[in-house]
Amino acid sequence: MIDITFKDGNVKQFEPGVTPEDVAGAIAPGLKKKTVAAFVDDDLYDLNRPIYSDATIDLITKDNEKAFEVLNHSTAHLMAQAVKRLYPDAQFGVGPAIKDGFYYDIATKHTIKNEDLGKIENMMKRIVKEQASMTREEISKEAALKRFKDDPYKQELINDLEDGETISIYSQGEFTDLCRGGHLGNTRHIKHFKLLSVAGAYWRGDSDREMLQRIYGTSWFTKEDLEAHLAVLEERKERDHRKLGKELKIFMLDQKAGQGLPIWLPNGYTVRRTLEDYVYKLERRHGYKHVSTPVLGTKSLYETSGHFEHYQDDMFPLMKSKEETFVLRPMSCPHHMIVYNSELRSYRDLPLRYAEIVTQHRFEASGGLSGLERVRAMTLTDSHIFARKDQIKEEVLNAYNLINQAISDLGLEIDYVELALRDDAKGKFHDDDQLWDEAEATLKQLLDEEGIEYVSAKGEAAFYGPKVDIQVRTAMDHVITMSTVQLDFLLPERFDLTYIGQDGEKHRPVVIHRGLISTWERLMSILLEQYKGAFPTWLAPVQMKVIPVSLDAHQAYAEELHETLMDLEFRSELDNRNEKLGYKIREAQRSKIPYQLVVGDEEVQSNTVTYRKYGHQEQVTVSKADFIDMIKQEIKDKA
Ligand code: TSB
Ligand code: ZN
Repeated sequence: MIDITFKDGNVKQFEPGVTPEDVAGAIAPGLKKKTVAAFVDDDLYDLNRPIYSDATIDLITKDNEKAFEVLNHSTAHLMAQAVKRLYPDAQFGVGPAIKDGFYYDIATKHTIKNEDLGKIENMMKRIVKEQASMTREEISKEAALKRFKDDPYKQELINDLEDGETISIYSQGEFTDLCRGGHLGNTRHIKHFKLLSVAGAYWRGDSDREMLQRIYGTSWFTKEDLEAHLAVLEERKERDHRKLGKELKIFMLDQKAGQGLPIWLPNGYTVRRTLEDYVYKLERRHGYKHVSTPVLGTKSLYETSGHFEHYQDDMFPLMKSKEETFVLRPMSCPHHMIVYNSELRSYRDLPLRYAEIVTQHRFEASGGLSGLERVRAMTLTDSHIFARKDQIKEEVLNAYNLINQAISDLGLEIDYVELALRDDAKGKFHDDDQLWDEAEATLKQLLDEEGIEYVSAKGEAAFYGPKVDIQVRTAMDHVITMSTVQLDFLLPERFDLTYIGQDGEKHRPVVIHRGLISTWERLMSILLEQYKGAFPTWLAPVQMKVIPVSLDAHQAYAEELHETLMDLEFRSELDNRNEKLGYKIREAQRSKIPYQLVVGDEEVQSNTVTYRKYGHQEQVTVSKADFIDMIKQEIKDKA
């Protein structure tokens, strides 16, 4: 007999070869039903994996997060088996459980289309009915290489394992896969799943290797959970800025123009200019001075700053002419250092806040590009604040507060604040420990003193210093950085920045890098998702649409109304096309225009405006003057 010790310290005796399923059953039949796998001496064990010697056990039940992972991992195997039955040439890359489900990377001559997913699902259901047990076998590396001799992907994975390591493989019916394990023991436990999409994925994430086909899916313990999750996905899809951006004609991406190089369409560009205007005014009110600097710089400028040494992977390849080598800039900091150095500075001049709406380029990995959220050409609401050390606290807080004001003006929701620190990754960060420790300690102390809650993130700092990043959550449930305040002691050294202190001596200022509301690209993705495409009136590309009921009777009045609104610099449009009224109204509705103004007999006779607000049913009739006042106020309040 062997001793099995439970988490609470209880010990029970079993025959050697007992499985987690048996152990759960010996305690209570209800527990057996709920148990999915177990940690046995901290190793993840399948439900049906035998235990041969004394061990501690921690049963994993369905309510545990780990259980969801086990279920989804098992479902990935089930899917692979189904794919192999349908497309016998299929070979498999990796197939892990992920946050809300699983995927598997597949190599097959057959191009898997969305229509095929239903077929694969049906085959999976058939295999579930076969109740195949998922059994584990441990073999040597040599045996594993032999076993998978026809599969180059598995060969590569096996070769990467340490010599002498035992390798586990899992079989269910005719299907065998290389796998660490943590499975449900039998395909019959897999009941409520759905295949979601298929996409291309490079083998081992390497764009120089072949492209495999990746099928995503999700698997749940109950029908209700699956349905609830599918509803969430549906809602996310509706909110996806890539879909909204297309429908509302905000931006486009075209392979011909280049990957990650977005084109702003008239509607998007109107919103962008409105935001630009807003940022310039806000910054001017808060003591920022605006400059404009070029997108190209010399290589030597970026060598001085350290970008060349630490940030080169994110930069486009160099451009060489006979005389000089150029960098397409990934950041504007070096230019702003030059602006600082253009005059002799005294302690009385500081702080100096230079701001610029900066176009810059980053050579982001093609796999990471996503709509407007992560692009290669972007325009940042940037600033570099030059301050004395005794001004750091006030200036960081000023920047932080201005960011919060802008975020609140835009009606956006922050997820959390992150303090991005360095780690010991070689080459990613500058190597002056003293400067790092001082900068990190300064930011930490400041956040603590101000009672600003934050999450620390090691390894996420900029190469020149730690950052306070303001994070938002996207429709796809990714966390991305919107705003940032960064404390930099390095660039002042690199560019030999000085000011003359009260003592008549030279001193070093510090630099605070500040991104106000991200880049226009990323901000637009966030706005589209958080508003679901329905911009508030002050930002809307078209603020109101004037629609005459009949062209004969009402066009003149409609035109006059439209002209009046245009004169007030409202973004009004007149729909005087020869189309049915219902069609025009539906189209204005689909374009999510804040105000629809339908002009008929009554409006013409009484010189009034009847409006319907986006998202509301009722129509309201008011005098022209009242309507104008209402819109003016709404724009002013950024309501
Ligand atoms: C704030 N030098 C600083 C600047 O002075 C800087 O560039 N910091 S940054 O690298 O963190 O970038 C600033 C902001 O740009 C980020 O917070 C993020 O909101 C946005 N951003 C970064 N990379 C991309 C990208 N590939 N696509 C869209 N926006 C991006
Ligand atoms: Zn900067």
